[in-house]
Amino acid sequence: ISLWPWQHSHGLVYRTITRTGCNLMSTENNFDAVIIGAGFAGMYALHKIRGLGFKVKAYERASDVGGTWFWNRYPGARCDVNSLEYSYQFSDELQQEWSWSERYSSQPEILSYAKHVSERFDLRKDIQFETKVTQLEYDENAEVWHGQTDRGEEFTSRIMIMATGCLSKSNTPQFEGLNQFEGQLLHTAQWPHTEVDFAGKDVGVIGTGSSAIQLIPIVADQAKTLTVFQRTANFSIPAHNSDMDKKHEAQVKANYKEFRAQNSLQRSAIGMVPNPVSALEVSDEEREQTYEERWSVGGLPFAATFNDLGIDRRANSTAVDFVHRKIKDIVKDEQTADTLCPDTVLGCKRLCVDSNYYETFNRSNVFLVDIKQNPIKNITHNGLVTADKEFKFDSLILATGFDAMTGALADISITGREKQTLASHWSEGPQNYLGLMVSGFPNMFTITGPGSPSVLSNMIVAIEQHVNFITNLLDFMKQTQRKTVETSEKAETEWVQQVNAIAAQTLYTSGCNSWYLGANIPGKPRIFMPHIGFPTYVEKCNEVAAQDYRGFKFS
Ligand code: FAD
Ligand code: N01
Repeated sequence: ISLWPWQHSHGLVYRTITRTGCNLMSTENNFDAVIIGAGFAGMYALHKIRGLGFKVKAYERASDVGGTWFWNRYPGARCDVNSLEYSYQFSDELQQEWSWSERYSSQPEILSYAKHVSERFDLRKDIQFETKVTQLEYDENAEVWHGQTDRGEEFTSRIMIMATGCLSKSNTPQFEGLNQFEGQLLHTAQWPHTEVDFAGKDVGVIGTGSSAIQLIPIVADQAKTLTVFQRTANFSIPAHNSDMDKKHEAQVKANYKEFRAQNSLQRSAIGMVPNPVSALEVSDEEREQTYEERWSVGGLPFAATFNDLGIDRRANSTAVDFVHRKIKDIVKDEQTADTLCPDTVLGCKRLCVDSNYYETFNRSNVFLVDIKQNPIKNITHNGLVTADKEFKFDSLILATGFDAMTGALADISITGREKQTLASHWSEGPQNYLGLMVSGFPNMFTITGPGSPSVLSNMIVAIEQHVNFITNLLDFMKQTQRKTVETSEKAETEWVQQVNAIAAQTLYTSGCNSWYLGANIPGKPRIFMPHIGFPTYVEKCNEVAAQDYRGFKFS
């Protein structure tokens, strides 16, 4: 028996009786660390944890790596963070050798990058694909987690790393009659791996979030007709996507470290230049010109045109007016343009970034239906019925988003200390410390969990920061011979209060119903989930680590 509980006596075969008492399990399925998910979070966690000399394995329900980019294969799927930023920075060789072909990379290119990373760092040999982890239970005596998969396998692990993704549990609304639809039913987040041919077809799309906004112009180009069912109009800024500027790429690559460091100092860890000026302190002409400049650059930096758009309704309404005018300039039919103009605060839902979204509504084969006015009553065998009309479709696309941030975790039956389930602990919303640990669930870490900057930042940057924090903490435990780590209810309560107090100062909580608040899922507790501000969050994590991991308890 080794003193250090995570050291394996290699060559010594011992067998343990599992929790159920009936299956004998060889050491093969006993791990120091198990990772759930093989998206960018799970892949990097696997690479780093291996580096600690741990016996580690990842389980992934998909048949390959990539996570988001494995599942979301709908036409037009691409990132809205510049490609040179939406990539790993942990290996300089990797970031130097990889070249992106466009300013905003497409899903196939991001997926090939993920595959390249898995090959370069030989990750696949420790990933079991097509396996969903269904259950986790903490054994307080043995201080290990017992896991079960949908293949009937069992495993134990001291450490659990939940790399299950913030946007990985798709949302299929319970429309009456949905299972009676006899045409082609598609969900953007579960898109087929073979090409979908819309030529000559009547197609319906439900939803007008980021996924729909990327997909609509492309499907409109192929289909006979496309009918878009919009519940809430969204703000979308043109991407102005282009081929990669090779000169710019070379400049960035020559100073990649500084470039990354500079971007990490921005609120969203994205290299957008904030304008330190209030929208209300400039003349009408200057304001208009500044918005025009940002619109012509395109993308997410539009949200940072002035420094008070996220906190002051009056300032925000100047941006709303500007975008409304743009929509009305672009869309020729007055009523369609009006319906496309959002009546919410700009930026309280994630800003969409598009290529020809509004322009698409000028096509004669594209129709917009306002389902706030005329809600969908039910789906039929060949279409759907709204309050005032019946529609017939060959294909129906659900672009209805995700049970975000908590959905994938809630999908696993997780039981911690004293038989407490994660579902009951989170019945009023996710409670945790730093978005990393939940009290009563020892040695279980969430990567980009609720309460961390996650979806309000460049997520690959947020993922690397979390994985680095967790692996440093595990190394600290190894060096100091600690067996378990967990957080306290006090630390957790204080953290959630702090996250909410920051959000309450912004328009995120009062400006609209967003998935950040859980408002898109009926019955989900309404609480603002992400932490606003990447640099302040990192500062807090560094401070906690420097104080021997304040807020964490070790045994
Ligand atoms: P994921 O990529 O979601 O991976 C989680 C993995 O866990 C999945 O493969 C899933 O199958 C697996 N899993 C979950 N539960 C289980 C289980 N019980 N058992 C086994 N496996 C399980 N972010 C940005 O910063 N910039 C962008 O431009 C951007 N664009 C996006 C575009 C789209 C269409 C979407 C949907 C999201 C986008 N995001 C973007 C967010 C994106 O999710 C993150 O950037 C990042 O890819 C998340 O990586 P991850 O590994 O944390 O999670
Ligand atoms: O999902 P969404 P998404 N009846 O939740 C509608 C990232 N992402 O997949 O707004 C009728 O935004 C819903 O209506 P409403 C990004 O973080 C990034 O598009 O709830 N309609 C909404 O219109 C993004 O924010 C990119 O009223 C229903 C739509 O479906 C996140 O993923 C691309 C409904 C869902 O929009 C999610 O985006 C794609 C119902 N019952 C995704 N239920 C990039 O560009 C839902 N809707 C980088």
